[in-house]
Amino acid sequence: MAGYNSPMTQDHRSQLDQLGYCHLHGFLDSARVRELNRRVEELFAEEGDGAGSEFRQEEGARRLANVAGKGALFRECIAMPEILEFVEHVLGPDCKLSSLNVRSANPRNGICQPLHADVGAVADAAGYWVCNTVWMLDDFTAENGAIRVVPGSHIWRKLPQDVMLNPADAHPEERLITGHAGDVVVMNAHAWHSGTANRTANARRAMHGFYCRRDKPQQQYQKRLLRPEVQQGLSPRLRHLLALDDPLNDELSAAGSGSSGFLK
Ligand SMILES: O=C(O)CCC(=O)C(=O)O
Repeated sequence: MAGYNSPMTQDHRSQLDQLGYCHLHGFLDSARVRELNRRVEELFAEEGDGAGSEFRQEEGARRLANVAGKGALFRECIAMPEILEFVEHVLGPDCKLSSLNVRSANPRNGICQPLHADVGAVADAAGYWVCNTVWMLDDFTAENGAIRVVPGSHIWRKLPQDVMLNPADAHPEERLITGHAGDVVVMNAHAWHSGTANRTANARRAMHGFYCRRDKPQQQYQKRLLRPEVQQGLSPRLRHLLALDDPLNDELSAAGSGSSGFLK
């Protein structure tokens, strides 16, 4: 399904290590992007005002939560070996899906998210424990709410609110990541980042495949969210990635899931 055959290179590794992110251009072909967007819009229409409420709703954006339970085409993305290789570079081999969401920045929303690390995570003694993959479902431009990132901030072991008066302000070192529908940005999610304001007349959609180390709670407890009939049909590989047969995850996520880096 991917129009992407390049393995991870030394350049990719250096970008992830030093900048905290790495941009994979043309990862999905346009047919697959169209298919994902068709299903995404179907879900927004079906879920209406409740869309995203299994996790959090956000002013100025439409969100879908738990999309791992809402279509095989979404699950295929999170289990792609070409993606997992990058994620494992950040987290090591013992990782799992933390959540799979869609975010669509509303036309002319006038809202720049505050800089944040996902789930407010700071690297611990064992190293990095969160990694996000941002799948562009529309082009990301300087006008439509592209993601900004502060390169190298994953290394600082601090959160934006520890040093900035207002994390919604511009940071002197931030960079805007623009790109095309079908690109994927793999991000060490300790790196400070946020969606910016959409100043155009169209929505800007992205899917977020968010992973964490296996000794941490999932952001969304997959075993609780995925319907039994979906769980029953999953391959052993997906069951492992979603931590469906993992007593440690049950212990961690039953009580500890639900964190966001900034959404109340
Ligand atoms: O603009 C995006 O899709 C990324 C937004 C983001 O960082 C978040 O919702 O946590």
